[in-house]
Amino acid sequence: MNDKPLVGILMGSDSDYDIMKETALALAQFGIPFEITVSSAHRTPERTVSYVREAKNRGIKVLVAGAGAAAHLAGVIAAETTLPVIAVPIDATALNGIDALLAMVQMPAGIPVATMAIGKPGARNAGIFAAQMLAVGSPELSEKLVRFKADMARSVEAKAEALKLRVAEDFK
Ligand code: RP5
Repeated sequence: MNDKPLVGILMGSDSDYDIMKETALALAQFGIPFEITVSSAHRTPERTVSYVREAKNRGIKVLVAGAGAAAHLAGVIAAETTLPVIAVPIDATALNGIDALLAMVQMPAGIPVATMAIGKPGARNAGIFAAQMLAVGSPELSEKLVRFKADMARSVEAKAEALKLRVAEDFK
């Protein structure tokens, strides 16, 4: 990818990549340049803070944080920037992602993070949500999102038609 990244994706561990790849795929689908790296709020706090402090000057517009367990990555990022931060809770422990979800969604007043669903659906939505934020200033991107929603609606119509045939067959 040659264009300057507009979205920075941070993950607490490389073990989060299987999930966070969904964010990258969604951004790629809309042609949005991104970068993705590992940075942990507790294992590499300095790396995290220096990445976030430099992000705005490098042209990053939205940050996405994926983390599991006692996931404070999104909150730590949000503490260091006025860029919008989208959080993706990862199912990495015996608590199945509820731990990360609560850590992310329960940010105290003053430091918001936009928390998505646990796991792959949330990671995909993080990419789409970042696209929607960027589309506020881009009619071209906005048009892509309109087409995306129309395609999705058409696929539901097609599924409804296909189901009608199956039900007719099952209950004839
Ligand atoms: C969190 O701990 C990471 O975001 C990851 O979801 C979880 C486990 O990390 P590893 O032990 O796999 O590196 O900080």
